[in-house]
Amino acid sequence: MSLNENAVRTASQAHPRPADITYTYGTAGFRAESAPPPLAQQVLDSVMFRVGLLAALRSKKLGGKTIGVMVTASHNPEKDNGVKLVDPMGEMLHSSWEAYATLLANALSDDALIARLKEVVQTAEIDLSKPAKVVYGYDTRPSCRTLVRAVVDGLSAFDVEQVNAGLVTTPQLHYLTRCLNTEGTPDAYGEPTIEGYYKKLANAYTTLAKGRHLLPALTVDCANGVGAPKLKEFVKVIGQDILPVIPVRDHINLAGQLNLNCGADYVKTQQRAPKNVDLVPWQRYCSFDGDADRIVFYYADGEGTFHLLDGDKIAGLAAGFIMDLVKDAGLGVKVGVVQTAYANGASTKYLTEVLGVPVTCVPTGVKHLHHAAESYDIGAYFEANGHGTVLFSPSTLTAIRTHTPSTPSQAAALDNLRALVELINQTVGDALSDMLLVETVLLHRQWTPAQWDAAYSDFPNRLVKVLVQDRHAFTTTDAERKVEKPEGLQAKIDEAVKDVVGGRSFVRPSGTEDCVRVYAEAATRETADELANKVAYIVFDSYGKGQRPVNG
Ligand code: G16
Repeated sequence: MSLNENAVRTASQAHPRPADITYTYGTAGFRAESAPPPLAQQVLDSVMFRVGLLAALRSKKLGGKTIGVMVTASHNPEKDNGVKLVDPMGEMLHSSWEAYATLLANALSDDALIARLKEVVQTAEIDLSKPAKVVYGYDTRPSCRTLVRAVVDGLSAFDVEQVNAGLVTTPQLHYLTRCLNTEGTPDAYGEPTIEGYYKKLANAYTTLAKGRHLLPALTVDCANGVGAPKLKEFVKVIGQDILPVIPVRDHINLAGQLNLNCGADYVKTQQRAPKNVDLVPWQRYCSFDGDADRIVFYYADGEGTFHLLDGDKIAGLAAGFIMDLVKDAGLGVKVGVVQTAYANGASTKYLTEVLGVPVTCVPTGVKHLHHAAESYDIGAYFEANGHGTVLFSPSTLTAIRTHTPSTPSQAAALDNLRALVELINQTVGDALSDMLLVETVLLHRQWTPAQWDAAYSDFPNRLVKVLVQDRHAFTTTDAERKVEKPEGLQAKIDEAVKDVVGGRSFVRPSGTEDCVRVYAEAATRETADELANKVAYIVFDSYGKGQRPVNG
């Protein structure tokens, strides 16, 4: 069967590609650079259409397995948007196909698009006679409606069976993709509906919470995004008596509010509470990001000082709890943790020296972390920004399922472990599921956020964005801890770091925003800030664009 050129060409004419943009499939798919809403749509319209085409091809390549498409720009400002593809088990698109995505997105004319489609079909050895199925969803961004139509046009050009998941969180879309592909098999992941997702999580959490003293209500900053309605739907299913939460920043219909002065990215990078959320000392707070795939927790102490419990802290909490459960259940499986260069040095020290777990460091991006976590019996991966989950290997799952406990306490631990497997969204980081994971541990330990925080103290750190002329001119090595290009830059960073006590700094290009990120940590707040600013100026003065920032 050959390509239906007419169908593709006709559909493509409705989604012309702007001539002056080069697209790259980055950390989390395609994301539009900041632009006002109509422009953001024009920038992404052709990309969306072509992602629809590629999703069809990916599904055909995999013999008709369901592929996921999520329209979101997650933590980015509301005026941005983006799209990413999800592979059948709910994991990110296989990296070997990212080049095809970029190839199609950058075809300048309809003729070039046809030629590149043929090239992909040939190179990837795709049998076009195979069926194709795609599930797609989107977040609350105003530009989604139009952009989703472009995706659908791409799918329709290939006669794909389409499942419209509607307004969903990113992790819900990942969940649905896996469920659709495993339904009716021994690996069935769950009911392929959002109600099925809620029921799965609610049943697991109810089991884990049974007999435990309720903690005070948790305040949840929903980043004015899709997490707001989804959290409320979930609470209706599980019941406020089991999960007492107070949603705030839940205005999805107020223009311009998404991720604005709130949400996980704001809280993590600013190291402060969402604007106008007054922290009651010692109470628990958490923030989702715009598509609810990240979460960070925080609290204020008696003096009103803000304390962040980020992805590193969640990794330590989860790993410690799971290790205890595994031991109590009498299972001989090993836990490992995966981090990125952003992980606070104190967290790595805690994990390796106090918990005694092996730690792997990989480049930023879920695909790298997820892959590395798969090599452990139980692999917890968390980016410091709050994106992460826990993976259980197939043999570990079998052991958990079939192990016969020899004492009542082993049986209790095993029941909890089985519920935990159901609670954790193993397809991708999931703010709702991770929130329940943290709440479970705190319930079981009967810990306040301060007791959780007491495990270790973060080294003071600072993250700075630098606008540069061309972020693609920056390449890194050693899991992004060293800059390779531009040449000579690393030597300057080394020079800046060398006399700073406990100093560490690195520079890497963002894969989701048009900037370079600078991270620095040091023994004191002052020296960490100074180091971050110094390195930011080193980058800006040679490669920056626009006005020189006042403080880095
Ligand atoms: C995405 C990725 C994360 C990554 C973040 C920032 O998050 O899923 O793995 O840490 O972007 O990436 P970068 O520093 O390359 O811009 P999200 O929540 O925006 O999807």
